[in-house]
Amino acid sequence: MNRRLAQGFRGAERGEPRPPVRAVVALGANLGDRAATLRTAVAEIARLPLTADVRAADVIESVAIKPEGPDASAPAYLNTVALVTTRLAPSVLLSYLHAIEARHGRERTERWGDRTLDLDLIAYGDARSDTPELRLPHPRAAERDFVLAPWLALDPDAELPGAGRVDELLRRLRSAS
Ligand code: PH2
Ligand code: MG
Ligand code: MG
Repeated sequence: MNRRLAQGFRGAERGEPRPPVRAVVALGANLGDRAATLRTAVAEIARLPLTADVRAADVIESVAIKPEGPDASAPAYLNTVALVTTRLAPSVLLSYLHAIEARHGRERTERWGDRTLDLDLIAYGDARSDTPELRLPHPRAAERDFVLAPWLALDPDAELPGAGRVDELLRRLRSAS
């Protein structure tokens, strides 16, 4: 764990309240009733303890990205992004997100396989983490139009820690494709 994240945990270990932090959660679904699942998942995120001000972008549809590249023969995704303000530690927030995925029947079989619900923690303030359980910011966020576009719609001044402004990242991504 890096120093900043370790500092974040120290207060929590002493039982002190953590300061509120802005976190970014990406949501995706390409199986089942995708829109209903994303709607319910946003509502479940809004009900998490120590979490407030949850705002989700309009849902967009995107071609499934597989390890080999875009796959138009796979079921298409609906994606969105939610901004939250939370006092949960990042590892605790992630555990709650995994529990919501599990409630929606998420199965983990193949890498980037079709799924009823995927919840990814994209950023947690400007925290950096590189453990197998938690990588912050999300290592592929800057390459994902379906993450950057809804995030930018919610926050025109959004920045991906260590990578720069989201509007600029999206512009570069689109001009490269
Ligand atoms: N998530 C993946 C893999 N591929 N493709 C789209 N369009 N949207 C996603 O959310 C997505 C994906 C792994 O989590
Ligand atoms: Mg994902
Ligand atoms: Mg995931």
